[in-house]
Amino acid sequence: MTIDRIRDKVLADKRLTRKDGIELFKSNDLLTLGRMATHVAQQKNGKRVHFVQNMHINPTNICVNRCKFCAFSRSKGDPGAYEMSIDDILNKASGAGKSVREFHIVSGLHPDLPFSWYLDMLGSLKKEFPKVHLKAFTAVEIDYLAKLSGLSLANTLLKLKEAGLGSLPGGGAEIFNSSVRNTLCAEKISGARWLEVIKAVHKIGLKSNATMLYGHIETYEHRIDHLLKLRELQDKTNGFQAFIPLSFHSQNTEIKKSAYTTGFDDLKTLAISRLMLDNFDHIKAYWVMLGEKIAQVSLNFGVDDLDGTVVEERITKAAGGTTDGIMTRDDIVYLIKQAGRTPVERDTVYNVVKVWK
Ligand code: V47
Repeated sequence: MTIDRIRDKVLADKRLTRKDGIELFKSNDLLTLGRMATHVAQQKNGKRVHFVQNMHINPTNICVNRCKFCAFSRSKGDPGAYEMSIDDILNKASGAGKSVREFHIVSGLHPDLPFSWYLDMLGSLKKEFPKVHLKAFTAVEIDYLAKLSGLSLANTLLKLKEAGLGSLPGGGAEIFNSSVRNTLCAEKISGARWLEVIKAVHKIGLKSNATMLYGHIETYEHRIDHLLKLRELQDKTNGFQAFIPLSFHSQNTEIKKSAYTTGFDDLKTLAISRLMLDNFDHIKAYWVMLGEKIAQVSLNFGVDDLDGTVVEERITKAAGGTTDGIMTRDDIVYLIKQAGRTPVERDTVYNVVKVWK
């Protein structure tokens, strides 16, 4: 049987092919997939499951793009459009408490703010919270900021790094396939450009994550091709830390679909990501999108990271997400322990802060 053949490859540490990946998606033998993915995850991370005490900040939802899957963005002047001043951002950040280690900052592509505003924002946060890591801007925002700055991509990144940028989150990747992308988000940078921006990020010594938005109009082939592009770049740069599949939420979007991806598809996608991305150290379950329970179960499907405490999440909420958007450190530790794993609090770049016995 196909899955036995692929399991032999996994156990022999052999790289899986495109065909293998597609066959895995077509299989409904979820428990075998889980066992294979757990084998790989435990080879890389043992029984450790990571998380970070972080806070998401979305300075504005005003965006010049109109992605059909996005329920968060608004045009200037629309009902519900908002923009935070740097003081508002500092205020919000100060609510995170003393144990916060990461601010995760992403926004819409604002039509008017100058490049200097972004440098000021990073600089002000760094001044006020020197110990907190700033994980900010998707590759899509970086491309936009490079246009605003009038500088080369490399010099734009260097300026942001000087101002305090510590690493990049993995958003904006969606699905790289150009025909899916043109249907979903024609104005957004291409998949090739997303990869080019991330390559430049890694080249100047910053780490990033990578994501894939799944469960909308894409096929299994598109998912596997997306993973293969990431694996190819990682072979070159080794700059990716974690891969995070993002389950599509359809409420208030222009894509008509039943409300959520299924638990079966979520677990399958996480497990297959673990198996295909043999050169990524971490697979992250973003509990805000998956729900706490599927995220916990995913620890038996190749996942070794539960993201963080998050505090307030607007992107998923706008599209019908039902989690509160906040888990305390103790909540996360409890979920991990109940799954028989070892909770490890980390910082953004995976330095260990605390290990629970
Ligand atoms: O870029 C937008 C996606 C991303 C929807 O790097 C949607 O550590 C589902 O990238 N349904 C933002 N997804 C979230 C993100 C992220 C989250 C957690 C951790 C990290 C990390 C990154 O959310 C966007 C887009 O790809 N998104 N709309 C929606 N309706």
